[in-house]
Amino acid sequence: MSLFIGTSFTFNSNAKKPFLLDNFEDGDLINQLKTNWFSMSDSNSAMKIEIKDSGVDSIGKALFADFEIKDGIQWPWVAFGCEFDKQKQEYNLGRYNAIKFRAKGKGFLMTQIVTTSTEKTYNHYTKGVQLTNDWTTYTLDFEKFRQTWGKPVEWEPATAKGLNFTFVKGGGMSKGTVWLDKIEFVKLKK
Ligand SMILES: [Ca+2]
Repeated sequence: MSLFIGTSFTFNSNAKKPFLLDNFEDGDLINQLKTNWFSMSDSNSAMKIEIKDSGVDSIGKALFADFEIKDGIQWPWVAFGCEFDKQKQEYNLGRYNAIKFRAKGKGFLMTQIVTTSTEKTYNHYTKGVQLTNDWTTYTLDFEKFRQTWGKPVEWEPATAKGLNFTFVKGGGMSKGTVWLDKIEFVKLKK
């Protein structure tokens, strides 16, 4: 009985701690959930990601993305991201209520949470931030995420499947670079 209570307490305690998805210090494109960071784009555009020494703010290595968004389809786009499970199972993001990361670059970076109901038609819940040339910490409350097109569905963080960082044409630049570091899921006090 006491063992059960102890286990239960440990679980709840962990749930309130931030979960560090990746700080890139191990130098690879595999995150703490053991899934790969990948890049993708429409067929005319290009997105390349790698781990590099950021050289500033004592944060060591960071993810560096180099991209070009080209005309050719109606809504040109590039992205990078990860799934949360190797077997593509759901990951319960309902334990947290925000995503926090450090970034610098140019343009309008859109953070998307992929869930079971939005992965079918790619109308993921999304929150955008305007990047600057200085490293900035962004904390994005899940409450501020919105679907920007398509059929509205419920926000269901318990059915999260993955994370995308996306740029689209018209978002401030069509060619550029962005740095990203220390990606965490956190529980904000409310
Ligand atoms: Ca780092």
